[in-house]
Amino acid sequence: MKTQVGIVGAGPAGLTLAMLLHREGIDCVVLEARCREYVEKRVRAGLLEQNTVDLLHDLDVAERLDREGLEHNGIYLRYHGENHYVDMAGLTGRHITIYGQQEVVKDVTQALLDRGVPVLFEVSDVELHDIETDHPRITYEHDGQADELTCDAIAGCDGFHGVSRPTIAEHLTEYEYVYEFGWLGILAEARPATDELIYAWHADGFALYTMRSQKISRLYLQVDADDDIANWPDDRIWTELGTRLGNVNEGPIFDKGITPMRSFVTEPMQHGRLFLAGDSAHIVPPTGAKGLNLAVNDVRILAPGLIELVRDRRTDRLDGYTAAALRRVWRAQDFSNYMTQMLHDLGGGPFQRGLQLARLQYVGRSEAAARSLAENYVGLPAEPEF
Ligand code: FAS
Ligand code: PHB
Repeated sequence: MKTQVGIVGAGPAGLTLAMLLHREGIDCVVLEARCREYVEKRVRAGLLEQNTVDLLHDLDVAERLDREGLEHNGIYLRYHGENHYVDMAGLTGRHITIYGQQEVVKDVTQALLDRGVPVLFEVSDVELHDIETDHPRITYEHDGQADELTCDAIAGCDGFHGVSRPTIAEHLTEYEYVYEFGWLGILAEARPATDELIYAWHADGFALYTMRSQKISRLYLQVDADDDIANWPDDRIWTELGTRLGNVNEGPIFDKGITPMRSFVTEPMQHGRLFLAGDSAHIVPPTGAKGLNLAVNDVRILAPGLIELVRDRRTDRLDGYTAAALRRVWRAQDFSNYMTQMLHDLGGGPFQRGLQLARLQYVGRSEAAARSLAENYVGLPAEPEF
């Protein structure tokens, strides 16, 4: 097969990129390792920045998001048993929307298929070739057939464990910071006991009260990085959540798991005609709710460059892709690290806890401090196309 842009991975990055390219008449093919059902059921992010919501509207795939998404104007920071509200909308004029990543994936996948864009699921043995030439190739297996896709460019949107980044590993510098704790996350059939998100700082460790709807609660607990979910029967989870968050509404837990926490950046995010976007290039701890939103921001920047390459055979924009994308990546890394360091038990004893409390109280008493947190959390305005 031949196409203009080959996209590896049907997560938020790959799917949104395909929509951006298709809208401009650029041919693309999306190759996804897992089956559609698995990808659309995979529980991950839940919070969309204003920029992401605006882009989904711009792509005309926000009809269900408008109907089912929960628009929030702020968050609570909880310490010493009290919730302290940070009025994000009042401070920035922007808000966030609670809408599960898997819902975004469902909406955009369907929109692509409705528009006749090839999204191939259950693709295996993906390998990238000739990326230093003008016609890079992707070889793979699909439906029991070996196949090959010749492209003008390849977008590596295949996540942290994909094949794209390793393909150019020798040309990359990697920055990594691994936290000594992880998040135990649950989904429960329980009406959230809070109207907006609660980030709790507690002697026992961090906890987060979030949600997917008025009937589905999403909650997280800080646990040791090497803890095992088998150590956490439901009653222990609820007891610990109640200790750290105060009032929680319990209900049947239908999904639970432990996610490790790391910060990771690879530079550059491109080599030859291969361009990395999303988790294939960077990972942030989920404390700042940036992972999904960074993936979308990458492709917002990458798409115009790929369009210019295909239409005008020029690479001016693509030559600037890494620098433009990494400005927001490092800003998100810093904010996610700030939120993580402020709210988690870092094992640093009373002095560290004193610093953390001082930071939390500073946000509570200084509009400047609160606005700094708020503008990072809702997402700084998207930079004009460079
Ligand atoms: P994704 O990983 O979503 O998508 C990559 C796709 O490529 C996958 O569908 C994968 O199957 C496919 N793929 C991989 N290898 C392939 C190959 N060789 N060939 C073809 N396809 C291949 N972010 C938040 O903001 N908030 C959160 O609460 C949050 N929670 C998370 C919980 C977990 C367990 C994980 C793993 C991540 C979480 N994240 C969270 C981050 C997450 O949302 C990512 O930032 C987001 O999925 C990034 O999207 P993509 O870059 O598209 O990568
Ligand atoms: C979620 O709803 O899954 C969520 C929200 C905010 C975060 C992390 C996860 O910081």
